Amino acid sequence: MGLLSGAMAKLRGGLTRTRDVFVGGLRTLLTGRIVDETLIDELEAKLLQGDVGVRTTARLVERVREGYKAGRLKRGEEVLEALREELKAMWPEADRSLRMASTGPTVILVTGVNGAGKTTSIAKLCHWLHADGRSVLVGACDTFRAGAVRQLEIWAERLGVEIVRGQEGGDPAAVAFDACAAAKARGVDVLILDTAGRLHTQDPLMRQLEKLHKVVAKQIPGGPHEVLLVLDATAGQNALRQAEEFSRAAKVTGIVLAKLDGTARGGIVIAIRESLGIPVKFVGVGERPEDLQPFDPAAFIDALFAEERG
Ligand SMILES: Nc1nc2c(ncn2[C@@H]2O[C@H](COP(=O)(O)OP(=O)(O)O)[C@@H](O)[C@H]2O)c(=O)[nH]1
Ligand SMILES: [Mg+2]
Repeated sequence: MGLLSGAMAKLRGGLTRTRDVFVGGLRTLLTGRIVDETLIDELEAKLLQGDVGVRTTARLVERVREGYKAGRLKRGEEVLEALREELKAMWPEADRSLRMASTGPTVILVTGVNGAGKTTSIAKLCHWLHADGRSVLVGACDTFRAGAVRQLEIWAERLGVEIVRGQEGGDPAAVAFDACAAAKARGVDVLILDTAGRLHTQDPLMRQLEKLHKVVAKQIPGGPHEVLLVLDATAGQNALRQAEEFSRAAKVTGIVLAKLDGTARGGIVIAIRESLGIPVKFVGVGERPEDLQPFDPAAFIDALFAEERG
């Protein structure tokens, strides 16, 4: 692994596809070229293909054009470096850590469409919180799908985490209620609630979320402390639309971007920054419990622009 830390190597590995397609495409376009208006137009087209979003593309192109006119950017390689710095500057210093309760259990409500990666991300969060010395309880509020409760149960067993579950097909709010009571009684540090993710266009799901929110707030003051929306990075622009829908119904406080390893659409992180006021708090780069990382924008951009293969 050389000089790279394990986390950085894993991030680079996870971003291989995005790096090859997105930054690889930019590098191929820019390397060895002298900057002129034609090249800037070609750059614009490439950026638009890369999922970074229309506004970010416009801004990046504007900056490059300014640099070109001022005589600062002459070679394609200089443009690539300028893009990297410009992208890094999109994220101001910010606290992206999980908001924890000052006393009593911290409650994290996890939401997102079916298949986004909620349950797997919860397993990863359990692992991450354990490593941080915190005790965790999970509540299986995804009672609608056959097997969903069982899936969480299997993870809980593997990770040595306690679980509160209800009947399959039962009322998710009742499970949330029981889980909050258990979290308080057992004095756990963090309670994570898994929820159902039927299509976001279905109104009842959004009402269900509001209900869960209310039950938690009543049981545990200040809760839920985080409402994490899990998005599937492979869904590209669809993931953005889901985020808009969910944030309208629930007070989403952070995003977990899952499956960054399975996609060439990592540019979506930039589009999320551009179009939503919601911070990405974690990224998922694989299916194992240890494949979750706190999102670090500078490291993310560096991993994207890294020249060696991950
Ligand atoms: N490669 C990869 N697969 C993931 C990741 N997160 C979840 N998955 C897979 O995506 C599928 C759906 O995940 P699941 O947690 O069941 O989604 P849920 O329906 O939202 O709870 C499963 O096969 C997971 O193993 C990730 O970060 N990387
Ligand atoms: Mg699930």
